[in-house]
Amino acid sequence: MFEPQVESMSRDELADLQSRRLRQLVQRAYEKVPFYRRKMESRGLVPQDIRSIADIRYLPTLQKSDMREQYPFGLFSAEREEIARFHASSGTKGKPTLVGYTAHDLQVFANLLARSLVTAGATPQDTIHVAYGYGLFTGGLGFHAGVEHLGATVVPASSGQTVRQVTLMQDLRPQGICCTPSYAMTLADVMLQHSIQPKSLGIRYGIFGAEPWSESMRKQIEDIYGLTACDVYGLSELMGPGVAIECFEEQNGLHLAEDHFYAEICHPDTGDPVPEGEYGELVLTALSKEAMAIIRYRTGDITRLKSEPCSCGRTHRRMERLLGRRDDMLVVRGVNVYPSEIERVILQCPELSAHYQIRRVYQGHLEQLEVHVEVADSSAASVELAAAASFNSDAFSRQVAEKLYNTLGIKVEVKICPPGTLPRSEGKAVRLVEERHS
Ligand code: DLL
Repeated sequence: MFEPQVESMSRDELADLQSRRLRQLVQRAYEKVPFYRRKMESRGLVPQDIRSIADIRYLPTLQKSDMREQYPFGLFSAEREEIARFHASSGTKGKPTLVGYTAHDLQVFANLLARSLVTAGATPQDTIHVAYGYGLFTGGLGFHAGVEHLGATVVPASSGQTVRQVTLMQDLRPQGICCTPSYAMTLADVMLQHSIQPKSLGIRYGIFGAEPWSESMRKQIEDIYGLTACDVYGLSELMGPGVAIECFEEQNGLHLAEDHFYAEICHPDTGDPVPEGEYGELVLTALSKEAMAIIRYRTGDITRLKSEPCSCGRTHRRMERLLGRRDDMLVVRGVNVYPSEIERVILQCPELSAHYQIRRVYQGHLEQLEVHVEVADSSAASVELAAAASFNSDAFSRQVAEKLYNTLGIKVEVKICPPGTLPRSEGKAVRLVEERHS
């Protein structure tokens, strides 16, 4: 462990630490952020009412729409000259979400990323290839600082220029790689096109996140590269990557950095707490952040928490791999569908690749869900299939559609595409597109 005294502290000690940090946070928010003062006053609350972490439930929640309305500085709790860096999330709907960090926040960020790297199997002797985008996105610079803080060697590859990245990896022989899971597949694709076996690079571990991915995708990436793949979670509003990460020992749920982030799960529609261990929306509080007050933020991410002990010795609770986002969930003819469930089915078919896109097609009043997926390029199965005169793509599409029907409970049109025809991801993959025909 990078910080064993914190990562394996007793639950009581952790609750004390969280309570202390929450009290400071609430005091600062009340004094410096009119938005919180107003919200607390409307509930008849003063900071002294919040004595321990259990009292967090009395505080109001923060919605994505509040963040947009408070853009740019409404939630800032530090003076303008104390802000050392800005980041922003892409903001597909209108204004981006702007986030700030004080110098201390950046130290915490680097420290938590170093902790995350070690949790996933990194050592200070390693070279680590960072292919998350650098810039306003938190992935690149976040991991970069973490690798440096760990004392390892960073390759700041950023995203894109995939052929050059492959050459760099061949020459520099990194032990670890950090990127989105879809970009790991894009990289592997380019390697194979150049007759390079991803396994020959000897990468030992990969730290993948920033987008939903399934257990089957993990297995595929691990098999192609011969590495151990860990899931990393985070969001700009709270910090960036490093809010939670899987340990390489179990790869089964992501340990939340509970000394800095307090997690709750609520019902996505009502906002009420759900019973322990049930699925719902993750609500996070940034306990130590100075630049901004982020209290009970409704992340929109759907998961559940587990408190069982982990064999790695960490005492921080784990969150399950995300099921998806509240707003990702498709309601198709009354049935709830998460794109991650579609991915799981696709990747169970050896004839198919991990390159897929879900299209929601509206034709007048009719709504149709289509899954476009490429046939696997180099898999033995596809070679055999192509060779066999009996291979009939229509029949095969129907087989996949039936598997999807059995899992999702709705009819889906499946289109099998030739290798290399769907768009490739360089960062977060765009899995869902909408088409409207009048
Ligand atoms: O994606 C931060 C990050 C960078 C995380 C690098 C991991 C690695 P945002 O751009 O603000 O920040 O997007 C945050 O991405 O609310 C989730 O919906 C989604 N997300 C992040 N990690 C995962 C993951 C970064 N491991 C939003 N699995 C979050 C599924 C993820 N979705």
